[in-house]
Amino acid sequence: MQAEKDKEDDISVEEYVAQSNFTGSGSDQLSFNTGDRLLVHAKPSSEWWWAELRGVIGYVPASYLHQDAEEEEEEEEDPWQDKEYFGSYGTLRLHLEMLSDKSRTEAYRQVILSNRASLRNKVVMDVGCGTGIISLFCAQLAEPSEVYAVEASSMAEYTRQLVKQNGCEEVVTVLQGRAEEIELPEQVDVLVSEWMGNCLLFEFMVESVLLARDRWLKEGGVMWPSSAALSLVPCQANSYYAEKMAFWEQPYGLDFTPLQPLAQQEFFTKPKFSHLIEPNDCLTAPCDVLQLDMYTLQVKDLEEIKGQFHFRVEKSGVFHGFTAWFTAQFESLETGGATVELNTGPNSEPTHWKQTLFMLDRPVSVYAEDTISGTIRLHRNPVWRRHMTVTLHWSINSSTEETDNSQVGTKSFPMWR
Ligand code: GJV
Repeated sequence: MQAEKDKEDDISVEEYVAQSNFTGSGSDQLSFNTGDRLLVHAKPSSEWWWAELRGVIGYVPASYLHQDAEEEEEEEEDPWQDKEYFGSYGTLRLHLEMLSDKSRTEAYRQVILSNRASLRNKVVMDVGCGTGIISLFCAQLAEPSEVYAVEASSMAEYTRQLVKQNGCEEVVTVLQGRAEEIELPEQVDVLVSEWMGNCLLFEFMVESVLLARDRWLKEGGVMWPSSAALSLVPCQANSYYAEKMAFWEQPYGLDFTPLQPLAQQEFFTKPKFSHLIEPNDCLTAPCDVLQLDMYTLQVKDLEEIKGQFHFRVEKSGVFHGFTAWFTAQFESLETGGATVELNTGPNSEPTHWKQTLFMLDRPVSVYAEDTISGTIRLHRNPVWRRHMTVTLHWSINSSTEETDNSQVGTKSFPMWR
């Protein structure tokens, strides 16, 4: 999660070589000749990239460019980036962040506490146990016969110590390895995992959970979480817009607006993680745009997930973008027991996931009773398996103006590749 998040600030520029001449049209396209070396700053679409040549920046057609064969080889990387991914989970920073997140950790604690009777003599698998907190809750609050705590990073060695230190070594077995490859001596009754990433799916740890489910969960076994949903709301983002875009209108009394296209490219091409939206900035009631059933979801379903939305504006305001977050539900094993929900939205306690903001290219004024409807598509990167592109398509129908006044838009946001 954070490991990837840090990439946001990383300006990873790639060098490409022009394969033929190109004459740009308008002021925002670059012209170049065969053999020119361009620095590609961003790939907002598959056709048009944002690149630099001799200090000048503009759009270039991607199909005209090629990466040096040499560099391509050098860059041969693992599509799962496991070294980097598990490397970052081998340090304390992320575990501290997750454990300090009360809403997250307490939700899992509550699930175990409220199911203590049903967990008696059950076999549990904790996928990606980290420091082992969920496994320790199981051992201390309930009486499972066995908990297999699986962790791929080097944190597993410490987790073993923590299990011992807390007197749970009779019940909890720490296994270091990838959940999809590990061998267990038996199948399990309950598979618990905290796999959710930004915008629910980012990192795609869910794939590991599904593979572990298919191998190790008994017929009729339980998944925690049992389901998850992605929520979306059209929103205002006044201060973020002011800070990154309106800023160029009059800094020190000067007109810097020629920098605005660059600002849009630099700040609004990718979603903003770690955004905390005020309930007041939601222009409509939120809506669940995707629902995942953890019992039936298949790995192949993750390649492309589509959802729809239809919002009714509640009060007039400026539509700057969409904010997304997720909820996760944990079904009860007790008869008549209540479902526990972890909600990372603006009306709940903030969590370390915060929310994800998708900025439109330009703000639109909307009025009460207008409708905003459209679709969302999560497209998993075919190469970089932990990444995806979120495409939003919307149309605004004004409630006051004459017909023909609907405004439509589409924007794709890479996260991050
Ligand atoms: N096998 C074992 N451990 C894993 C795996 C895997 N396939 N994937 C992630 N982890 N909610 N997005 C571990 C990872 O090393 C870390 O300790 C924990 O699961 C991540 C949990 C939070 N990430 C998330």
